[in-house]
Amino acid sequence: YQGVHNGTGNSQYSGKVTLGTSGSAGSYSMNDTGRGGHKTYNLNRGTSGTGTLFTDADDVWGDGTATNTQTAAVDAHYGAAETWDYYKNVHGRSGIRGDGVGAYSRVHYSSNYVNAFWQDSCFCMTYGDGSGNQAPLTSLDVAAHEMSHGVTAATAGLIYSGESGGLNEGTSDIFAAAVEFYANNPDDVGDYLVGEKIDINGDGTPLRYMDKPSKDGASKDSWYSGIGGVDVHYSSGVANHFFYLLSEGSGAKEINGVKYDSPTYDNLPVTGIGIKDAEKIWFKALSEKMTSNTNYAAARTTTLSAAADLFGQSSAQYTAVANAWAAVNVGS
Ligand code: ASN
Ligand code: ZN
Repeated sequence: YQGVHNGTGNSQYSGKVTLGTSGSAGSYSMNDTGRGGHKTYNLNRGTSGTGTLFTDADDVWGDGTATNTQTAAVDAHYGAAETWDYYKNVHGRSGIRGDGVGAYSRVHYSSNYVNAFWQDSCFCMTYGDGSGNQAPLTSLDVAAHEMSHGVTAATAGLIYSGESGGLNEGTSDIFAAAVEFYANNPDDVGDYLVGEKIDINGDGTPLRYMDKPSKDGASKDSWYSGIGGVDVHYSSGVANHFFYLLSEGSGAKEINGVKYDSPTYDNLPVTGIGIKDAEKIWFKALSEKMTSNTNYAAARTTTLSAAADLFGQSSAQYTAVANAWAAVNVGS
């Protein structure tokens, strides 16, 4: 009998977590049958195939450090579970494709590999162990970012170049933030930063900032003609900035101990509507209205349409969507 068990994980980035596992006393495995059978595999520094499924005798996994081989798997398995629960409980979507089927994760990819990636071809995600194999790219926001690439591919199908590519990347950052707030983990509180736990820059700074994307030195705060020629991880700044403004509004604000200060292109203030309404609007636009070629102008019209469907055209939410797009120089 392969039942659902609640294992205990000692993660590197999210403290002590509960893991969905299978098996029985003496032989448990990282197979989350309660979430579509999502499995987590050990590539053991290989770069192909699935390696070996993580197994454990007592259902207590990892020790919170990268020297323990199970620790990266704990973070990856936990991130997949929170992302599953987020899409199911917030958006009524059962799994990445909406068909109830789990994906799988692979950790310990290659050596000194400082990236993580989603692939539609295997319906799987893969994590490197980071520089010196000490900082695996397995934080909750990275997991949610990567799995959300799968959601985008299964819905709007935003092409990964030009403005649609920026919207594709932005969508992954938006849902990375949304999953973090949803998980409400005291050891990994919600924020509008991306990759703040994995120290990818080596100086403690996050990979991206949604309140003012240009703080990373490369991302764009606002739309301009020619932004379609920018790397999608930087043209995404316009979407990230829009989403921050829509959720939290412009100006200075502190949330869960993190200070933000979000500027506006038009120098007009934006009043936020909260992330719970903002994420509903983005998901409805992504899953029902955007297409593979959607650009920033069309992201504006589709999110306005989603806001009208959800809240009405005379709602505060609809007005905030219009104002937040104007604040990133996407106008009518
Ligand atoms: N980690 C990167 C991302 O998800 C991998 C890539 O460039 N596609 O954006
Ligand atoms: Zn991405």
